[in-house]
Amino acid sequence: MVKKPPFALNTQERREEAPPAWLELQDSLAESSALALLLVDGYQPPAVAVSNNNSICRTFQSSPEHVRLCDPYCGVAHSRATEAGGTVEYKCHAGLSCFAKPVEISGKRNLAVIGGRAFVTSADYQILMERFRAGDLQDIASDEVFGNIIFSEPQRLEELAGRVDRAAQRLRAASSNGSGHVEVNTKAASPPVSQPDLQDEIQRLRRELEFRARFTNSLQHFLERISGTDPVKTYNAIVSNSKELLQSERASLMVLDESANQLILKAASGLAADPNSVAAVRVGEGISGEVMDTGKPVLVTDLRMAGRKAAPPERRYKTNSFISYPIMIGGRKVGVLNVTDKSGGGAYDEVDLSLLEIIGPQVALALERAEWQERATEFQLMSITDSLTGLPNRRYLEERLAEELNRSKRYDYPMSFLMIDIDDFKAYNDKNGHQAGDVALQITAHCLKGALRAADVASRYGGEEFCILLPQTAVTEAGVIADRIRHRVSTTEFPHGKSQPLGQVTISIGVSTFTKNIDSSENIIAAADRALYQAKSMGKDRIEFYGERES
Ligand code: GH3
Ligand code: MG
Ligand code: MG
Repeated sequence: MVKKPPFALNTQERREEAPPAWLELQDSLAESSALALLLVDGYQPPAVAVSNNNSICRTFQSSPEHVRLCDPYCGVAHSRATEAGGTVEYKCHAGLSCFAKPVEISGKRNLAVIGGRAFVTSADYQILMERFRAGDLQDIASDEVFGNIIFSEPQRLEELAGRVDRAAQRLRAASSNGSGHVEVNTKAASPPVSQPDLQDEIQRLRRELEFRARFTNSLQHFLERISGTDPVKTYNAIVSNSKELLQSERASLMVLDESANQLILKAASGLAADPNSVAAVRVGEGISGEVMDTGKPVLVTDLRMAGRKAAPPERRYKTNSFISYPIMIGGRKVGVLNVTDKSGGGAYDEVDLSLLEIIGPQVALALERAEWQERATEFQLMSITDSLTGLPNRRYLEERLAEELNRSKRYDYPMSFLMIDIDDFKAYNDKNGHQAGDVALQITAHCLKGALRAADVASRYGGEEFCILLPQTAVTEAGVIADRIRHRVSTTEFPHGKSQPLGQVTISIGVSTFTKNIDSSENIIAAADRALYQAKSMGKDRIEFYGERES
């Protein structure tokens, strides 16, 4: 039974205890295979030495609570390998494929290596991302998670296991002949190859290296790069970053509107048509609609061979290759990302598709956030806006009034306030019906909006009463504005205006102004209300002032 050492965040490695010649070997083996490699002498963490660790494993090991999940896997890998006396393979709780094998280095026998820590299927990766998004790993989800995610074909893991054996053997041989120097063969040890094969092999390695470099660069901070401060920025960032990653001249992002079951174009780059004029696509129709429906990507290397109908003019591309990729998260359909016109005119291939597979969950995550941001803005607007007139409501007015009062007090700015009430509105409603009354309220609101300056704040205070806040406005100027509004309403044609006692729809206005004695919201509103009452009692369709000008 291996005893678990007390956990310490800063002692995940004890490199000084490693046989010195091994360290360099381990680093280059890990680097050339693009897999993680660890030397362990018992329970880990801490390992003796860690090379090219997967950022996911780093994230787990930085959390004392979550590293326990790794206990039954990498935690006990050393004891399992040494007990078995040979290689053991396992897939850990995070879906990472690993191997562990005992090694003897510089006469030290109680050692083992853990290698791999790689996803061998995109499904494993997606499952883990879903845990980071909405499952048990939400607490430790951060951009760090994506710093160095390792993907691999299974045979690359096997190759690494073989190379570890041979490296340990060579180290033993070198130390027994006293040279101590080991040539690190970073290429996979395979039977001697003929010249043309070698050329092919070099080409293949070059492509693989290029491919890995693209993977690593693209993953680093991708989520950070595509997460904007508002939904529109997020949509655009997703398009521009995907375009760059896939080396495309054009890209577009469509988001699913679940209630209407259609895809809405949210951002596009390089599209011939104006994105705003592109119609929504029904799920199931067209290529994007089909991709959303089935949840399966479409990779077309040559449109002419695919037997598809010609695209509509706004969708006609320079090249005949494109990818339409479904953005899904935890089985939920979120949208579709399209890329086309590969720079240089080439066709998209499986490599491009796997890149999309990797960024897919991150795009879904960013889109989900954007959706919340969008809803939050909608809710905020709803709760401060009067739905009939579109004017801010009483709640908003009271907040703004308090704010403006503070400013006026601090800087000794003047400030005026208008309380407006429609004259004989009950009669209007009674004669013409409630709906006609609603229309009259909308027309009145329209008159107010049209008569104000940018800084003025008109609001529907309730019923047929409106308020207007006039920042930095002295009483004389407020009187001019009030009269402009009154005049505008009384000269505007309302559908049933003639039925009113005064022969048209009119308003009365009470004006109050910030003074030493009237310096609270309640006082300013009450003062305007008093003046309004005065205007009503003096015959309506008129303006009255509170205070010194009140008569
Ligand atoms: P005054 O000239 O003294 O202001 O008389 P008034 O009839 O306008 O005053 P009163 O406060 O008695 O009546 C206000 C009416 O406004 C009562 C109600 O039917 C109507 N009203 C309030 N809110 C709405 C609304 O949202 N829609 C409609 N259509 N009518 C409303
Ligand atoms: Mg009233
Ligand atoms: Mg009224």
